Amino acid sequence: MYNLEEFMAGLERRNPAEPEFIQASREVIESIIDVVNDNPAYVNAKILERITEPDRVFSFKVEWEDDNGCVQVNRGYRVQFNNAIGPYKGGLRFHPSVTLGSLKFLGFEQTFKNSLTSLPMGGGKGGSDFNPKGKSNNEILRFCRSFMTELQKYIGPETDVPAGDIGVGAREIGFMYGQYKRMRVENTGVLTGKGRNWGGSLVRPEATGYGTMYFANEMLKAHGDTMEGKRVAVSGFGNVAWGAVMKASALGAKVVTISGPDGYILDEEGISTPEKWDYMVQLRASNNDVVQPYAEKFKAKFFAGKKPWEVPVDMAFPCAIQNELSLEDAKTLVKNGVKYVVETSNMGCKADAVTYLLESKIPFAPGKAANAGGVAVSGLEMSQNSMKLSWTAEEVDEKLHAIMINIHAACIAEGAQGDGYVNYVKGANIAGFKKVADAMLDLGY
Ligand code: 2IT
Repeated sequence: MYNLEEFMAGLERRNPAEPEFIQASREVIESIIDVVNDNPAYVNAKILERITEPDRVFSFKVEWEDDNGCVQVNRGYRVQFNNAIGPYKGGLRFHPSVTLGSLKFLGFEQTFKNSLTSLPMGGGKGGSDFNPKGKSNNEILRFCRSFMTELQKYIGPETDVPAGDIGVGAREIGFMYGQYKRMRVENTGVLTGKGRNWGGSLVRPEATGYGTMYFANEMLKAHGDTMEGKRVAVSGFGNVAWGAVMKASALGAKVVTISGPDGYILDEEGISTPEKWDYMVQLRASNNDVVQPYAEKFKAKFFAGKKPWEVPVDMAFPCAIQNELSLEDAKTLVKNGVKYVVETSNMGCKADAVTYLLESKIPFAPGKAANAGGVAVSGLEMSQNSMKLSWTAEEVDEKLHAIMINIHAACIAEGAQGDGYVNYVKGANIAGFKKVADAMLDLGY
């Protein structure tokens, strides 16, 4: 039998100075510990020790030359967390906050998320502390080439299939895929999020944001509610926020905020026109990491150095980065009448914020369920690559929609409480865990 605090103390001892990995692990283990203790096969197989230990971790040096001819050095990583149900699968993040601990948290989360998609994908994550902000196109190219020169040793279409994440979009995937092909002389879909003309899937760029809104729509339906007329706060202004804003508008909601490291935009007219959506893409492509210019262009308000959670809304969607929503933010949202919080970034809410939302009985979706649409369409990209064909946008979108409906149903099945409240955190963690754990038992050790 496992004791939560004893197990967590051991995990912290084995993984010192990795607070995000410990935070993500505690959230999952708290949810599943009763399920594990009720099943002697899990306990006897030491399932908690095994599921919290990555299969392997690669750390490597990335040397590249900047535009001044100076040599720069960054650190690259790939964490192959768990391949019980399929090849390692998960994004690459280029961001100065990247550490081994943050990638372990992301790889751990990815394992359960990928399990929820119902597609055969294991969990992995990688990236670098390289900061793309302010870098020229040629600097990005040289960095990506150098990064892939090392990474290609560890990946393959049947072993480990990386994709994008923060700081890695179609341009970076292109540069890395180009280098992979140069070195390996293969046309395999070893990365997903590829461009349309060279093996990518339609709807992959939009998939994370669309999927989140499909999930949110199911949440609302389950509560006898609809998206129509809902006032929505979104944070971030990257690929995920962009897809979320577009689909929220299509479903009849009004998104009034986006944000960047410089502050947030409040657009009372709604971020609801193709011109505004295209401008988000332009802002991102500028590599300056600021949203302020949106306010000038569309006569919206800009609040420097602040987060959008102070704006009264019906629904909040953190879409930027981990731990972007604090306990204080959660209290402000609840005080201002928020009805639903849908985590769209991975672990976007701090642990005490999640606890507060659950105790306040606010329907709260964790990222590993709500944002699984991105990796789900990556899985569909792998299927299309294997079959050497490509599906229409309608076909992909229909499959994505069905997957998100399924994930929502799994959360209800495992997370519905006696009082009618749905604990989506518990639901997602139990449903994601069972499939991976059962596969691990089937496969032996
Ligand atoms: O966090 C995520 O799910 C991703 N960055 C997408 C991973 C993928 O393999 O598409």
